[in-house]
Amino acid sequence: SSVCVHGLGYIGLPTAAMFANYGHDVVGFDVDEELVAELNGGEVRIDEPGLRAFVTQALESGQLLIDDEVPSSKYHIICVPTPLDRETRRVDLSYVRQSAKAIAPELRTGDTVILESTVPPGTTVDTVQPILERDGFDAGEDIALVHCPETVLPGNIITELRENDRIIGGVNGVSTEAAVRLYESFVESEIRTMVDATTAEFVKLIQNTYRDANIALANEIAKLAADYGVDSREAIELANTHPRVELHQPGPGVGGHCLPIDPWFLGHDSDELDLIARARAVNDGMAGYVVDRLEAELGTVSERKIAVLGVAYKGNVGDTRMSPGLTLADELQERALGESPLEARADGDEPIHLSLHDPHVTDQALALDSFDEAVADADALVVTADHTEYESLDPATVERRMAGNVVVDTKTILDETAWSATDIELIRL
Ligand code: SAJ
Repeated sequence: SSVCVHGLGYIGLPTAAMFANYGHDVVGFDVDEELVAELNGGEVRIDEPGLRAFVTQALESGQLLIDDEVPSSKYHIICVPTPLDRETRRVDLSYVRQSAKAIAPELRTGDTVILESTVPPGTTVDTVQPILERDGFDAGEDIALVHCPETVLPGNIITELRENDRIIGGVNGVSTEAAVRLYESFVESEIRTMVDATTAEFVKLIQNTYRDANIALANEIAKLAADYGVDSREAIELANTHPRVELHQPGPGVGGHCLPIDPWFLGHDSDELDLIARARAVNDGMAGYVVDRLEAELGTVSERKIAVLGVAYKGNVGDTRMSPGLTLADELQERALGESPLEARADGDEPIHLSLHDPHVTDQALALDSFDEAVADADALVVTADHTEYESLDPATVERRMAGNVVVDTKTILDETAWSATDIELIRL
């Protein structure tokens, strides 16, 4: 093949299909045999607009083969996960190592290895390079080696793959040039190359850290605004009319598999995380803050029925990784148990009645309720994801079905004018 993509997840699968649809002979490789079988049967488990059709097109053209064996290939692209241990805050690079080990025996002079996975600075050179060089190859001489971070936004992956600028950092200039020749085939915007691999890794991380830290600032501003009786959204919008101010939006916390994780990668070989670590703590604290606001309205959350609307990590996606809605549900559960969870359990009290709803999430294990079930007799509703479906909720219907009248709109997607015509207490962050 000309391109082998290692890891067929959120990034690898669309990337493999992209190269195939631009005429390359592509093998998509994954160690998960079940996933390989599924994809060969035309099944795509990732909920991403347009992805199924895009992958089907690639498979039907014959340009994309899905396999559980690594072929020799002119280009190997590593798109495997790099999970963070949430206790130790250390990244697990074992999948990256495994990929490099699987590639090494297939390498021929002139081949190119590209690491796309998000990694701590230095990983391409310190972890991948030595594995590839074990059989006597010299990276930069005999083979090309680069880091080319992905930067696509879930929900808009196919478009952003083509339209976002790319950064390619090679172990030397020849490596970079080899990778540029490949990405040029579909990237419509700038490919930036004046960096080494470690800088490319660093840049990816500071992009996501920038967003996370700015959301933390917005979250703190929202809490301050509430104390002063100011509408945070209105204040932020007005502040952003200044030519050099661009505040982000507050919310119930920061979810997904990138923003809550990548900032910690910067602490891999440095002790300098300070503001960045505080920002993480502020964002992680938002679930607790939302529960505080609920308790202020309801007195207590114990023995109340509370519906969490939106357990995806953000609007219009079905992905629940590090979901603020689920974190809020956990926090509510914990708070409802009060100081003596054992006592509550012994009494046989149901400490809280939680109902979860999400029109985009299909995960059976979450035991989601229908919208009607969620709202029926609820004391409070909390909107935690900005799904389009929630924008058009009918306030009169909701009011009629609820037992209480508290609605917390953490994403400011409900139409305030329509809701103010009811007796519902609409709380916004
Ligand atoms: N969020 C806020 N306030 C905001 C913006 C976002 O609370 O103003 C929340 C969202 O609700 C969500 C979380 O932040 O819970 C993350 O969502 P997101 O849309 O900011 O980002 P992701 O995680 O879907 O994708 C990010 C993107 N990074 C940047 O925009 C810098 C994407 O371009 C990256 O490719 C992706 O991470 C990645 O793979 O690293």
